[in-house]
Amino acid sequence: MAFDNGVIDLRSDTVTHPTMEMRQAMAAAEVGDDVYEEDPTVNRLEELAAEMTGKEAALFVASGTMGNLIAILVHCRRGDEAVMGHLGHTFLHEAGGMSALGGVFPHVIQNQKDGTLSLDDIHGAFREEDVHHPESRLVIVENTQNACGGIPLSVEYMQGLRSVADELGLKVHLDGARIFNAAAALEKKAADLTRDVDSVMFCLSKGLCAPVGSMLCGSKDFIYQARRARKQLGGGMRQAGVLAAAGLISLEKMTLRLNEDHTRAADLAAGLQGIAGFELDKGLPKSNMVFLQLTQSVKKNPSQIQSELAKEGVLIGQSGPRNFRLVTHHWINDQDISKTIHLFNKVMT
Ligand code: TLP
Repeated sequence: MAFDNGVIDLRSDTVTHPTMEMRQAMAAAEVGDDVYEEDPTVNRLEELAAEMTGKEAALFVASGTMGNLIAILVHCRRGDEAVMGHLGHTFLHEAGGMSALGGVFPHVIQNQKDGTLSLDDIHGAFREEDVHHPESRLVIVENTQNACGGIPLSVEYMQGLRSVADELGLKVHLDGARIFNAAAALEKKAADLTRDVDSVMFCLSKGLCAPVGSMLCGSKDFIYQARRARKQLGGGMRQAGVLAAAGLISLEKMTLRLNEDHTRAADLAAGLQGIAGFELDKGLPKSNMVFLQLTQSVKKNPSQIQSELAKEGVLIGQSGPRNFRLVTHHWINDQDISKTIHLFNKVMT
């Protein structure tokens, strides 16, 4: 079930279109002015998001990037330091928003191969009280960890992280853009993975298929301040119920089907692994992402491979000089997986 134009788009799960059911719910959505907190559909979505993450309250925001930024702005003051991974989305792909808009100083430590930040490294990054030091305020982790391979971080890891954060007096923010993928992969509830954090952002507009939007969840006080920060950033939306209606379907229905995407990622990886010239450099997929590296023996360059596949109707992402990322989602079915493997074979021979 590629898109209507026949294209098999594996570049990301951000490319997902809303389903027909979502489009109908959007057209019929009850709306109000959400800046007055009077949009009943947004209010329902925020209540459900809070419930599913086990937090007191939630806020609908325009994007994952905005949700992470707002969390950092609420937790930190100007000049404070936030500890994060060198492969974290907040460090790599959010345009330095925390520094540009919040004056927050990123303290970058290495992500481990399993996507975690080592608890010892977090200890090591913490700055003792001293006028020469920025104040360490926050640690940010990502689940699933995208650039490490779409790896889910375990409940036990999150518990360990909480203990270290408490010992050091740090807040914990979770970039849970794909927290429901992590939950599905680990056979846990999302709330099990968010229990030990002060705030969590997750996206409706990735594997959950909504056209727009992410949720930021935390305590009532945190969300009150987040609402102010969202307004400062110009993110106060009015009749946003038309968007929230799709988000409700994301949470009620789309969260239940993510294992299908994980199975297809495994099938895709198994098929591609058999083709000479590719290595699964991040190992077998742990959720909905397949990472491939071209071996040195391959003469074709990566952009040539990408464009030859594109001509055949398969889009893939480049994630490094000789690396590709392929992401499965609702709009990719078993036939699309077989066709992709077939076309990779064709392009490589
Ligand atoms: N990730 C996108 C790209 O920006 C890389 C993708 O295709 O994977 N946190 C994580 C872990 C993400 O993967 C993303 C998007 C975001 C935050 C930002 O979400 P948006 O795009 O809604 O701002």
